[in-house]
Order: sequence, then C-alpha cells, then structure tokens
Amino acid sequence: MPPTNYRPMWTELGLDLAKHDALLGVLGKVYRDYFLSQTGRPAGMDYFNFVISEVHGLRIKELMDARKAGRKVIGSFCLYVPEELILAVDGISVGLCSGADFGTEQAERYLPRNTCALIKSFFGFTLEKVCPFIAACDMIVGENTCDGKKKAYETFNTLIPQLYIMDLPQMKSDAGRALLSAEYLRFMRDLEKLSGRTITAESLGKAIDTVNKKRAALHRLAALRKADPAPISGLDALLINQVAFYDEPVRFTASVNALCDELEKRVVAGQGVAAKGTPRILISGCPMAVPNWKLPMIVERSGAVIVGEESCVGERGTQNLTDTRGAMVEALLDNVVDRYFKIDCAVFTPNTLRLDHVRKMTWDYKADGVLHYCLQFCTPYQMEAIPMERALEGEHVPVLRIDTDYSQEDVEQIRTRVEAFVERLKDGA
Ligand code: BJ8
Repeated sequence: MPPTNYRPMWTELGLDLAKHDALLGVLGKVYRDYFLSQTGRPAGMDYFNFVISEVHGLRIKELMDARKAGRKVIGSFCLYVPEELILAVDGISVGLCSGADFGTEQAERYLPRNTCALIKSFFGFTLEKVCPFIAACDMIVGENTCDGKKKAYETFNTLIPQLYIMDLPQMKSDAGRALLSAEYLRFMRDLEKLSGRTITAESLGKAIDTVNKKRAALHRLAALRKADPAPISGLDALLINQVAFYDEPVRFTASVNALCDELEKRVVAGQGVAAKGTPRILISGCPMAVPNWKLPMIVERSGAVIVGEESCVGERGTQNLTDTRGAMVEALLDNVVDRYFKIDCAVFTPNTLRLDHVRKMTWDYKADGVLHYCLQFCTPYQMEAIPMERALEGEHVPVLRIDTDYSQEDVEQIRTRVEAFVERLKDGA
C-alpha cells in the first residue's frame, strides 16, 4: 500500500511544509540511529516504532477525525493537568512538551537566551509552524509552575489563540491543596463549557479507571526492569513513557501489557538487553520529552543500562493511582486532587518527598548509581541537584550531575564524563 499522503492535512493545520519535512527528516534519522540500531529489542516494541513513525501522521489524523466528530483536543505541558478531567468530557489529552533544538533563533526573539531548552523548544516549534499537535488543539493549558514557564505563557498567549492558564500552588499546605482543588474545579467547569458535556460521576469514574489502568501498565513495565539482566533498554522504556502522553490511552495500555507479557518471559529465561552485572543507572531530574534521547543514548552506549527514570516522563508522572471510591462527582474530584497533590515536582518548596522517592527507586531497581539530569537554566531542578547529590553520596550512592540542553554540541564532553562514571560504578566505588 502506498504511504498515506498527510500533506493536505498538514497544510490545513497551517504547517510550514518545507520546515516540517526537514524536522521529520532529522527525527527519522535519529530514531534509526538510536533505537532501531539496538540489538535484542523485544518484539513488542514494534507497536511503539509504528506510533513514532506516525506521530505526525496517523495520530494527528485521529485527532482531526475526533474533532470533526465533535470531540475536543486539549494540550498541556505539565503533569499537573489532570488527564482524568479531560477524558471525563470525552476529550483527548496530548502532551506538548518538545525535546528538539528547533527554531531556537526564532524563540530567542521572544525569550531571554537563558531560558531552558524545553520552553524554547515549544516556542520554536510554534513559531516555525512545525507542530501539528499545537495546531490541532482546541485548548492549550499553560500552568503556573516554574518562573520560566509562568512568564513565558504571557508571551505565548500572544502567539496562539487557545491558551488557558491554570494556577498551581507551591507548597504542600492546606492552602496549597485548596488552591489546587479550586483550580481543578474551574478547569472542570471550563472543559464542560468547551465540550458542551456535563461531567457525571459515571464519566469521571470511567476516566479515572482508564488513566489508572494506563499507569498500572507502566508500573508493571517498571517493575520488570528490576531484573538483572534488564529485559528492556532504558531508551525503549523512556520511549514508551513518552508515547504515553500522545497515544490513545486504551490502545496504549493494551500494547504496554502485551509487551510486559513478553518481558516476563524474558525475565524467567534470564534474557536481557545487556549482560547480567552491567552497571545499572537511575536517571533523576527534568522531564525528557520526544525526541530528547541524547543522554540515555550516551549512557547505554557507554556500557551501562538505565533501569528507571525519576522524572515526569517516568515515575514522577506515573506514581500513585487515583482512588476510584466515591458515588458523587465532588468525591471523585477530591480523589483526583489528592493524587495530583502528591506529585513531587521541584517547583514545590520544600520538596523532601522527591529525595525519598529517588532513594526508594535506587533501592527497588538495584541501581548502582544515579545520574542527575538537568536542563540548563532550570533553576528548580538545579537547586535540588546539589543537596540530592550530597545526601546520596553520603549514603554511598554514586551520583553524576549532568546539565545540558537539546543541542548535540556537548555529546563528546558528556560521553567522557559518563564513561568515567560507569568505570566508577564497575569498580564499586
Ligand atoms: S511537574 S517538572 S512538567 S513543571 S525544565 S520548564 S521546570 S525551567 S518542565 Fe515540569 Fe510540570 Fe514540574 Fe514536571 Fe521549568 Fe525546569 Fe524548564 Fe521545566
């Protein structure tokens, strides 16, 4: 069958086709080099290869078809935007963070140079007209988290027509929880207005169940990575966590569970992607959005295997399910607030739960060391990195701190540092 021609759809969405072609060309090459070249990949990764190959094609067509059928597409940049409320109005939730160095020059016409790459990237994608997800959204939620995003949304609001601002607390206090609860209620009412649907206990309960099942499948995948040898690479596991933000949730859950069935057999057979005893690394820090695969690629080509991610694209995002008990919308909404209020993002102060979580993950996944990853100019995570390093090293857990961006310029420099770290782990120092 000839490949589907998506160009009319991309034109309808206002994309710059020449620049978009260039972006897809680069992405395709990086994907082949980093992912398809790996050996011993599970067969269940075929589905995720397909999703990535169609991420700007078939998935966008699905979104556009859904919109034509009257459904709404809601984009967001943060874990604190509850997917459950979006699904409860039969909406579609898509993650919009981008992990590519594209349109940076354009972005720097609107943002200071010392802005993190994640923010510059979504500005660059918008200004260069290469993101069909942003173009396909009926509403885009900008949340008040770090100062960078909060202030950037003021400008972003002048570039796109559909920005919705959600306020968020900064402290895990009663007042903080009350703010989150009020904001989720306002969001729920605005989603109802936008969609013309009323959220019922039934629709919210079903949405919670769908998202819980998705997170439970990701927990199952994570648990399988405790095995030595690890049955799946960190690159592939990261990819699955990234796809979780784009894909249709029920189909995604089934695909993750099918992959886990295969991985369970691998674990029983002692089959892995790297030899037993290969140094095991836990990554902790800033989110890694598609196609930010630079650091995991370097780590896994330096003789180590990544066994977990303490990250928004990883366990910070998936930990804790939402309680399904409650016969009324108000009770279920309260359960949603409880679940999201536990997220241990560095924008909160103090944020002691995160260090506890890193400790627990290091132990659970039998990690030999922690690689703390920060985007340059990300003050919240850079600030937390130093006390975290001190605490872990004090407990004899080796830590390597890497600050980087989305460019390829520092690949060799990072490789040298990672290789030295892997040697340290091999020596058991
Ligand atoms: S819950 S981590 S997705 S706020 S990297 S833009 S923090 S300067 S992305 Fe985040 Fe929500 Fe927290 Fe997760 Fe700012 Fe840092 Fe840039 Fe960041």
